[in-house]
Amino acid sequence: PSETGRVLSIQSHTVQGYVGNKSAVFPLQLLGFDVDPINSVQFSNHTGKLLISLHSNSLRPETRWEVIWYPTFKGQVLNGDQLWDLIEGLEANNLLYYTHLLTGYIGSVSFLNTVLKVVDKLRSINPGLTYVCDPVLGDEGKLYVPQELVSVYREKVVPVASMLTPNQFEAEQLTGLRVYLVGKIRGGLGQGRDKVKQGNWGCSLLSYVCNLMHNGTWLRSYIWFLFVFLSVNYYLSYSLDGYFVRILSEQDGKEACNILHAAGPSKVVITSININGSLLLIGSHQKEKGQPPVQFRISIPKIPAYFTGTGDLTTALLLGWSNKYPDNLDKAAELAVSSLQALLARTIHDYTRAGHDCQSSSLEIRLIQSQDDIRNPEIKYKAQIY
Ligand code: ATP
Ligand code: PLP
Ligand code: PXL
Repeated sequence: PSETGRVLSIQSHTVQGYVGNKSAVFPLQLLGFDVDPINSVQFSNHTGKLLISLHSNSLRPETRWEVIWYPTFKGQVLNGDQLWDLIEGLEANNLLYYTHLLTGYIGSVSFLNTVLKVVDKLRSINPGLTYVCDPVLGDEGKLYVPQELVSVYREKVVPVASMLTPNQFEAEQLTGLRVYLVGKIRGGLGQGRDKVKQGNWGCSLLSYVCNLMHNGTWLRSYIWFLFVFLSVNYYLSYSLDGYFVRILSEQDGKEACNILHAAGPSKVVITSININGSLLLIGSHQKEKGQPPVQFRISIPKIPAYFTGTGDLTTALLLGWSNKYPDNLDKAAELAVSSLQALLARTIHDYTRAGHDCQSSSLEIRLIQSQDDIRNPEIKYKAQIY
């Protein structure tokens, strides 16, 4: 193995543009890693948002942005068996020694289950393997993966991850106590179950009813409770968006990290929490199982724009820097955020200059142009330890 590490990165490939592996492989190579990409899909382009700036004029001097999408995409999706094929090929040649596994957006349960098999296989060869998982589920209250993936992440993936990098919505999905219309209650993860926010009387009521339903034997009370249960359930799943635990404050963010630690990963970074229109990154490192974690925040001014591929880049940078500073997740996060913000500033600068002229200027993040900021970031964003 090389000095820094050898990363197996299972993510999307886009011919044009920077998401998934296209957004993660180059920066990791710049940081000195050997990176072996497996492309979970190969698409012509990504399916996320693009921004164009509308030329400002003397009447409207401020830059205005329009959000657009590529009109279409074409390409292929790798399935779980095809992923396993590649792993078998590597194994047959004794090429399965990795220090890190990195995964991002995964579109199906069967593929995710195969990724779990890959984790086991890699750990059988290197028990010290670090699995860095970006549990991509969605953003801003919306899932962009099938609902069934959420429980696989909660129950099987989170427990085997070493570092987890959810966004605010994903952290809610992974720690929240949710109620489904079908009438099933799912608790939080592991010990997290009893750490669910207090004051959720709805949760306790439903759990109580649920327990009665399981213990009671009379058909009549069963039907009665079923009726009450379904009505309450119906009401709550609509009025509360289907889940109880929302991350609305820094304190909630830290608690979500605690719940996730209890379920598995020793490093958790909630990459962005939106509080009153500004962004907060919350990091948490539990150096020993059962001990309180070291927690910190980095405050990031929100640029009024959407970017695609930045989540993938963030996770790659966190992997890279936290390998260099294994006991200082706060320092690793400062470096990652500082690189990323320099890249976003460059991206915005170029978009603004390009105006309408999309032919001569790609509407993608300026990854290649920011290589110096990736190799040697100037720390402009400091972590505050709680
Ligand atoms: P994923 O969905 O892949 O888990 P994510 O939703 O957290 O990740 P982003 O929302 O792209 O991914 O955010 C990742 C990082 O990118 C943030 O920590 C922040 O540093 C930066 N970032 C993204 N958008 C902005 C913005 N509008 N202004 C400032 N920083 C941003
Ligand atoms: N749209 C789709 C379909 C996605 O899969 C993703 C991310 O995984 C995004 C948008 C947003 O990407 P990011 O959060 O990395 O900017
Ligand atoms: O950034 C995540 C991502 C991954 N893979 C594909 C995507 C995106 C975001 O748009 O389109 C194919």
